[in-house]
Amino acid sequence: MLTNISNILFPIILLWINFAFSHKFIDEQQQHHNQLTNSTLYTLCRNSDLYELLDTIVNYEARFNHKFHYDWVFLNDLPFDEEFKLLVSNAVSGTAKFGLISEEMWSIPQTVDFKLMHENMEKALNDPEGVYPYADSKSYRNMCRFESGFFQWHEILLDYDYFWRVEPGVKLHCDINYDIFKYLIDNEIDYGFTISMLEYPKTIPSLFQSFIQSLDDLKMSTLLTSTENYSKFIFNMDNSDYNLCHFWTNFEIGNLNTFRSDEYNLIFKELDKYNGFYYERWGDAPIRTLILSTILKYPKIQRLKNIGYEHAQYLQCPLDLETRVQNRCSCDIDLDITYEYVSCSWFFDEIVEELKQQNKLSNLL
Ligand SMILES: Nc1nc2c(ncn2[C@@H]2O[C@H](COP(=O)(O)OP(=O)(O)O)[C@@H](O)[C@H]2O)c(=O)[nH]1
Ligand SMILES: [Mg+2]
Repeated sequence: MLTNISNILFPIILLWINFAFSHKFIDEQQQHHNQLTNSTLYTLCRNSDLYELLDTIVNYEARFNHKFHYDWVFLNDLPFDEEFKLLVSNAVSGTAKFGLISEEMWSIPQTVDFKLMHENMEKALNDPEGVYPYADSKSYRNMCRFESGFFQWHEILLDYDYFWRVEPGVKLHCDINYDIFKYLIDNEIDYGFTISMLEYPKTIPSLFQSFIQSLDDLKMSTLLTSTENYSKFIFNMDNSDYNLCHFWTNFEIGNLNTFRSDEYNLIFKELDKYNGFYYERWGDAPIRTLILSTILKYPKIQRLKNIGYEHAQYLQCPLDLETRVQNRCSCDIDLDITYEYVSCSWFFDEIVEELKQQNKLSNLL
């Protein structure tokens, strides 16, 4: 009799265990999925960047994404080839998406005077004081303009709220054990960077005047002297000029809706009318820095000090030993750029400290 009952009960118990665990598994998967923010890693690149890119993907997956499986969007001005897509999709633990950039977003505007552009390129190439990088590259200029004002409108990126820009060849030197996108959202941060430095002045001789004029034309000039935003990070009040500080945009993580905001786009479009991307060689880094530092209020921009990050020739390495131990950092603090001459990171920290004190004071009043 007992054996009969156990013969009946045993399969039922097995079935129940199976059912309970499969539900638990589905629940966990569901939970994991629900907890993911609406974010993606994002890389602009060419087919020829494949092998540097694969190294970077393997590194970002090992240091961060293998825990979260975020999507990764790849954009190109030419179609990606099949081998590129196969190798890259296989290396990404989330979904890899490949997009083509339209000619409208990646071409020299018709308002550009080609003769003047070429003359200026010639001058830059023959500068006795030295040639700046990409002095005569049209594709680099298209790239800078695209990253300054168009990437956020690409149809694939329109589906996301947050992005993390990654370039082929860059490297994370420490584990990121937490969901960095969630960190941004929980702390209401709209823009995070690691390295900040001085721009080559010869690439942007008229940028700041154009920026001031654009703000003026848009009736937004008060932003430049506001004490609530990060304008002190870029604006040298002593000589009313740009101090050349910019966030190095090969690492940036942020809120796409900030880049899609009216304020951002009004200023970008106004600046774009000067065609300085082509007559000079305005980089996307100073453009983004000028706009974000004036439209974002403290504490919406953050320097991510605990991230070990390298893009040739510069490195940010967390100075704090405990952080390096906890996150298995592989970088040498002697090579850290924070307090080097070309760096603006220390200056950003100073401005943030001022803003913090000011905020405390105004909260007391
Ligand atoms: N699709 C495409 N991507 C480009 C082109 N030029 C640069 N990029 C990408 O734009 C980013 C910046 O270019 P990079 O050469 O690294 O510039 P640098 O870091 O300023 O020296 C990288 O992600 C490149 O892969 C181009 O002509 N086409
Ligand atoms: Mg680069």
